[in-house]
This record gives sequence, C-alpha cells and structure tokens, in this order.
Amino acid sequence: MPEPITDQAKRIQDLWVFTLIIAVAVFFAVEGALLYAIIRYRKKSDALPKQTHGSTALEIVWTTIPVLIVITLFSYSFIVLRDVEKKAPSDALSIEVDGFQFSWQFTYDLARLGQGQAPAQEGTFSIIGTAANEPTFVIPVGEPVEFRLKSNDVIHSFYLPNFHYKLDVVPGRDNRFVITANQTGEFTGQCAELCGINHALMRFHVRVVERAEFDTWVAEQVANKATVRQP
Ligand SMILES: [Cu+2]
Repeated sequence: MPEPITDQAKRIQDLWVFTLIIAVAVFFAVEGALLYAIIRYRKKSDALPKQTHGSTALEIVWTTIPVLIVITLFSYSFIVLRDVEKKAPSDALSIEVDGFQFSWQFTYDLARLGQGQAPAQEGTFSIIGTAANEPTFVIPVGEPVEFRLKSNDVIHSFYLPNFHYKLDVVPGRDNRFVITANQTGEFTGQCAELCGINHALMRFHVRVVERAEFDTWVAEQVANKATVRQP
C-alpha cells in the first residue's frame, strides 16, 4: 500500500481499512458457520433428521445485519467521497495539468499561487516533460492544491499512488480535484490510462516542500522560464 501523503489520501485509506475489517469479519463468520454446519451436522446414519421449515428469527437476523452493513458502508463512503471531492477554496494554489502523447505539462498561474506572497510579475510558467526528461513539479506542504486536468489528444489518467486518488484526463472535460499534502518528500506518478505506444514513458514526479522553499522555486522558475509572459 503506498504511503498516503495527503489529508484526502488518509481519509481514503481509513475507509479502505474499515471496509476491509468488515469484509474479513463477514468472511470468517460465513466460513466459520459453514465449517461448523459441515462438521456438526454431517451425515451419521441413514435415519431422516428432524425436518424444519423456515425460521422467522433467522430470516430477520440475516436480513438485518447485511442491511446495517450496507447502510454503514454507504454512509461512510458518501461522507468520504463528499469531502475528498470538495471544490478548491478560492485562495488555493491551482495547477493546470496537461496530459499529452507522451508526457505532462504543469502550468502555474502567477495569480493563483496559493497562500504565499504572489510575485510582482503576472503570467504563467510551465514545467514541460519529455520522454527522455520526466517532469517534476513542486507543491507546498499543508496547503490546498487544485489540479485542473486537460488533454488535447486522447484520454490519459493522472495517477499518483501516494494520493490514493486517480482522475481521468479527458479531452473537452473540466476534471479537477484538490489535495492537501501533509508531508514533504518526492513522489512519483504515472499515466494510468493506456494512451498509445509510449504510454509507459508518462511518468512524473512531485516534490512536496515547505512554503518558503516553494516560493524560492517559483522565483527561480519565473527567472528562468521563457514561458513567463504578461497576461
Ligand atoms: Cu497517457
């Protein structure tokens, strides 16, 4: 299991573990009852055993318990899904992610750099990957970051295992999601939708850093990138 590095990933992992616990409990309850019945009531003689037709108590129990489990799982899943797919706050750092055959481009809008101080300049800069040079983009820790997913060719899928979350990049669709990273480090993602001959080369990396380091990195990008322009 990849380590969850965002608040959202933690919620998703908790839901997964909760579901697993219930599934394991149901497995052992059902298999246990089965084994008990096989051993305890196996045929011992040719005498016809006592014949029973139906049991209202049993019917109520084996209807009520599954219904309660389904209601619990549905409610918990619904709450997690609602929280994980919340819209970004208006002051969130917003990154446009363009999937293309066969790499990624990450575009930062200098007007939407999140909660830090915005640089004096306006415009955008992009991190553009190539097959030979996998792109690395940078985000600050502890702040909401929105990804806006775009494609101009085919369907890709933006997947970073440590996010415990994956979203398709579909031409003509405005897919977006928000994460709040809760630890620093470098992590690797990969296109998760077979999108052509070099699909396997669509790896990318994210570096999660403290806000001060992020601001320094942005300043470097602004100084170095030809893509910065006045709007
Ligand atoms: Cu792809």
